[in-house]
Amino acid sequence: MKKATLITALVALTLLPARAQDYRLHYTRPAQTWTQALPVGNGTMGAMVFGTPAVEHLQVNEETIWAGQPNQVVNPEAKEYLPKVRQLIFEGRYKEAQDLATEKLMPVGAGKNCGMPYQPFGDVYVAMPGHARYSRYERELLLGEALAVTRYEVDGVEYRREVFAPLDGNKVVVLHLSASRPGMLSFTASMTSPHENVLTGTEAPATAYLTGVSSKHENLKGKVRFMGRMAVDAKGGQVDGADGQLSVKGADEATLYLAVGTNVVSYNDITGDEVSQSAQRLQRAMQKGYAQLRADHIAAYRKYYDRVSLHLGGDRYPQLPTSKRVEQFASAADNYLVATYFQFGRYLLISSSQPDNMNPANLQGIWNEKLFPSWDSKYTTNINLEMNYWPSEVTNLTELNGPLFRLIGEVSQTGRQTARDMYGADGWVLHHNTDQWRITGPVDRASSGMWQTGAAWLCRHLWEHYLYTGDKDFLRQVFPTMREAARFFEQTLVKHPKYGYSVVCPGVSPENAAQGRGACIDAGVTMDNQILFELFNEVQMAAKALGQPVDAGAQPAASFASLIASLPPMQIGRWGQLQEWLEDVDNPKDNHRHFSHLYGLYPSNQISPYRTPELWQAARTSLTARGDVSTGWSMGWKVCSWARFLDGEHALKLIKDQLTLTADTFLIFGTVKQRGGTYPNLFDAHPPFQIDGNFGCTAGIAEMLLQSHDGFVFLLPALPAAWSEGSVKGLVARGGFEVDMEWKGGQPTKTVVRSKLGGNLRLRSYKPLKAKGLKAAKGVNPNPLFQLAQTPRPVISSEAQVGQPALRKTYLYDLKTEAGKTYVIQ
Ligand code: FUC
Repeated sequence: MKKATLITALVALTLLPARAQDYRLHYTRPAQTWTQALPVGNGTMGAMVFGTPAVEHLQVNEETIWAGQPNQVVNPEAKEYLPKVRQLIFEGRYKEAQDLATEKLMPVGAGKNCGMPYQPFGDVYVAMPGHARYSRYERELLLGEALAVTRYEVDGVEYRREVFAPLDGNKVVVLHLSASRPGMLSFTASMTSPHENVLTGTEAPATAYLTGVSSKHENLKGKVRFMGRMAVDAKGGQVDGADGQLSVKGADEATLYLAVGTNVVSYNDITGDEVSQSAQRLQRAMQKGYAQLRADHIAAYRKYYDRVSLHLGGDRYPQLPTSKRVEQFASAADNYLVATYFQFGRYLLISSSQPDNMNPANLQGIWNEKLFPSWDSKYTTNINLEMNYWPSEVTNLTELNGPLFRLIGEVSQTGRQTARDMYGADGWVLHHNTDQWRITGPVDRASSGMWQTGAAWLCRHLWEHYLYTGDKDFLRQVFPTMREAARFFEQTLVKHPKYGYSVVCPGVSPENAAQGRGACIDAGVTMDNQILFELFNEVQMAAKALGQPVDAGAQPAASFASLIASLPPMQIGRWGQLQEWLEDVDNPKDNHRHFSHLYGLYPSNQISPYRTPELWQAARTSLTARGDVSTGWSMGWKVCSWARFLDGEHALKLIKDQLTLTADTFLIFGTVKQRGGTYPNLFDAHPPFQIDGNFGCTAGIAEMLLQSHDGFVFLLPALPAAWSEGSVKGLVARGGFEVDMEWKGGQPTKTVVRSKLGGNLRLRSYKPLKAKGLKAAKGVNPNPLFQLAQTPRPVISSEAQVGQPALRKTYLYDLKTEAGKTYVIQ
């Protein structure tokens, strides 16, 4: 072998991922835009890495920097005007009702408090004189190790940078720089921030700092104080600091540490000390040092990441930059990119939602460069926040629900006041938005904000956690939260004068208007009915699981059951569609991004091909009419939904729509348009960037491979022909079953199930299965973690033609399992 070829081969070898499942994102040019930069994070700190040789740029976030200050806002007139709004709705005067609600039920005042934006900390710049001329450039995000690596050569010297946000409990960002020849590393590092009135400086020993305060927004003064501290540990050479700049001259290698502290202690306490917190965070990380931090980081990361592996075939385009792969995805068979995207979704959740974080992953995870980002980058609870956590259980990341459960606990406190002040009711309520301050009142205009079922939807995450883990202590702890969310509706549901059902009023089917109404506001919309059906049933099932009455006091559980019976059933309308509203007014041409009435299909399990075939067929008719291409999150949800329709081909079609390259700026990509899809760094595009689509699609891919919501564990329920061969390890089914599968020709060849909790494992498959002790299934699944609420029979329009779905033949088995044992199924 010639020397040059040998070097190329060696370089290629070192560039190759270390392990088979080490998927990576990689690029041959530095990032020119934010959505080309690569994200690292540990839920507290987040950074976007640009990898520019001459000036490295890290755009940095800290999870508690939000505009404003602790607050709650409810319009004091709301309670008085509620009956009038209800009356107008029941009289069919929707537009008037909506206008009145916007005026009297929504926030008041000039600034209108509609929630506070999540804000950036600032930017770190590392300038390297002479590095504007470079060759052999590559940057990558190693998904197996959670490292962002940049490599290039200047004058025969190879430079390497590595960025990570340690997952070992150290709340910092680390940038390690090295060169292939000793003494060749020289740079200056500084910090800036887009905030007003920041102060930068330096203190001994060579530590640069930047302090500032979050923004005023909607008349609420910004009171989050923050302080960033940055220091360098260098091997060889000289480190100096002055005037907010750190300089390193002639070092062999160097590690730059950045810590940010704030005064936020919790959603209602900002008495913390950013000065000491930033100092402590910095000191603690530096004491551990780069090598140990890196090793502990990777170990902590792999504890989560390695639980699941996915193979859908070899890499056919190993040299192609990730953005190019996305660009050609629709026309090139690139299953490897699907697996990469799936693992990237898990990477994002690990990096933005650690168990001890204060805040769950927000609309952009933890990554946001703007002072006033779209939708404030806060929490929208009529789909977006929940979608962020769709992959958590099924992709084996259950602990990462931690900050979501914390938020639910906190809004269940702040929401009590809103329930009382606005509705005169007990229990708690959350409308369609919340933020770091855990606001729970309605915000924005009534057309989107007058939606009452945010708390109820969030409660399903608590119940689902129990179904996956069987953790009764957890269930006991969260039961009051679920019970009180239900209590609010027990007291506020109203009897519909025309239909006699108990309905939520006012409500909206998120953010859609029925044909010809000119207004979204309504009563008894399908999504609300489904969410409440679910909540009431879950409260009953939870009480049963805990061996206690629904209420500790005298209230008999029977009244609860009759409340469930008084909710509107689902309805099939005149064109065979699942009705979105009580009235049969769905427009078959409606392609709205929300399709909230399919909540019952996914994430819920009220619509099933086996138990409710007519509703399943009707839901399919509705989603077909809605079309495919839409905003990012809408497409992610559609992947999940088509998986529930057992249609792998259509689900894959949606993955293709979602993995369509979208432009981050009009200047660079002449031919690429801005649309819902995927940015060069694999971030989901609403547009703009919203992380929910990443998580929705990740959950959808899992849902194509394994389902467990319908009383059984379904192996490979929605596999497209293009994925006919593959394997997956470590997906989780309800009941605490961890499942590995290998398949060929679209059929499972070997399945290994680890039963964590024991109990009956009911399996469904398109192919006959064999295993010791496997028997044909009989009766209702006796495993309590697979119990189902019985969906009421739908009301069907006399004009509707509803056929029976054509379902593939399946085989259904029972296998008795013991906790801690592994079962092999051929
Ligand atoms: C909901 C959606 C929008 C957007 C916003 C954050 O209001 O309707 O499309 O995703 O949340």
